[in-house]
Amino acid sequence: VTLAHIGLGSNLGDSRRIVADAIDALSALPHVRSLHASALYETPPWGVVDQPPFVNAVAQIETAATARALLDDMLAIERAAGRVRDGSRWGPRALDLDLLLYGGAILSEPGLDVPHPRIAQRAFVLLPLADIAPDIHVPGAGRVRDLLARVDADGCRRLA
Ligand code: PH2
Ligand code: MG
Ligand code: MG
Repeated sequence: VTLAHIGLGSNLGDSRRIVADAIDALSALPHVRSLHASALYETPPWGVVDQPPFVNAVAQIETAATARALLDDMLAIERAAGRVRDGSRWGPRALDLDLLLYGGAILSEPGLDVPHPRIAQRAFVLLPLADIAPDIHVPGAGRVRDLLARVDADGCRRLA
């Protein structure tokens, strides 16, 4: 069993509902033994700034699946939420699930870069990740709470 962390994001449609439903869908996967979810956050768009704010969260799971099998299930959950892959990087999306961490593994395969290469720059990942795993070590980057202290989390708002 492996402890894995998944980032969730949405800025199209009923984003709070979509993210909450995706957390439920993750917990219902047959290989997922337990799930802890962060709070939901509203966050300013990063990368392409001319788009609506996002709702972001992070789920921590214990899974019996390989990273590749987990990723395939994540892509299926994205599709079920109406995600259309139009090729636009960082543009608006109904649901984005990113495999942030898969145990202490470092993977570099087609479609599967773990740890997620931009964790250390992203308050919208580090803030929810620090809710559930502040002391976890991101291979090659450092401890989550230390990384969070170095990013600008202005404009990120915890949702009730
Ligand atoms: N996802 C992106 C690009 N920019 N900005 C925020 N705030 N939250 C996201 O989830 C996000 C983003 C591409 O996946
Ligand atoms: Mg993403
Ligand atoms: Mg993605």
